[in-house]
Amino acid sequence: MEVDNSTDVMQALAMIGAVITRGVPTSDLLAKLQEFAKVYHHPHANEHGQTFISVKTNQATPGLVGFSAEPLPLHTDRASLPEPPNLLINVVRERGPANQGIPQLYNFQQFLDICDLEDLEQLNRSSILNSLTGDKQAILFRNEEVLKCRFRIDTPWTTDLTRDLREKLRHSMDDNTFHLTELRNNDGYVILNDMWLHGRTQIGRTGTIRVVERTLLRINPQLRSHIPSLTK
Ligand SMILES: O=C(O)CCC(=O)C(=O)O
Ligand SMILES: [Fe+2]
Repeated sequence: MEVDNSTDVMQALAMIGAVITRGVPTSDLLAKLQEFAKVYHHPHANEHGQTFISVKTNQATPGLVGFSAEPLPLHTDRASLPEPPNLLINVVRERGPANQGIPQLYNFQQFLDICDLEDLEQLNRSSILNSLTGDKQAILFRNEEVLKCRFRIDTPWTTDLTRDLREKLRHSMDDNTFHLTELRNNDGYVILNDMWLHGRTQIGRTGTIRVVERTLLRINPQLRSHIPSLTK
C-alpha cells in the first residue's frame, strides 16, 4: 500500500501494519503519528529522535552494522529491550547507487502461517541473545493483549531457533520479502516494528553516500490492540 500524504498513513497502517510513503517528510508523518504515538529516543538519535543512518565505518562493528556498508538481515529494531518501540519510520534521504542498499520488508505473519503446532511450541520457547549485553528475549511474546515478535541475527545477536525452523523461516523470507527497489529520495516506509521485519541489501564500498532517516515511536497502549497484529 502506498500513500503520498500524511493524512492517509493511519488508514493504510491500520490495514496491514505497513505502508510505503512517497515524498512525505518525516516531520509531516510525525505530525499525524504523534496524535497516537510518542517518539522513542534511540541512543543514536538526535534531540528530535531522528537517527541518520549512513556508511560511517569500514567494518561492521557488532551492534553498529547499520552504519557500515554491509547488508542488514531482516530484523526488528531495539530487539534487546523487553518492550521495543512498536512503530518505525524509515525515510530514504539519499538513495545511493543503483541496486545497492535496497530496503526490504517482511511480514512475520507469513512465517506464523506456515508453522504447525509443533513449530509454534518450539517458536514459543525460542529467544534471541545479545552477546554484548547478555539480554535474552523471547522471539514471540504477548503484551497489551497483542501477539508480537522481535528478531535479529546480525552480530552480536544470535537466535536459538532450531535448524528446521531457521530453514523454514529462510524459505519464507526468500519467497515473501518485498524489495523496495523503487524508493527514491524522500520515499520511505512506516511499519509496525512488532510485526514487520526490515533490512537492506549490501550498500557497496565505504564512502558510498546513502542516508536513511529513522524515527522510532511507541503507540499508545490502548490503541495498539485496535490495529493489525500477529495472529495464530
Ligand atoms: O539502512 C537501512 O535501510 C535500514 C537501517 C536499519 O534498519 C538499522 O540500522 O537498524
Ligand atoms: Fe533497523
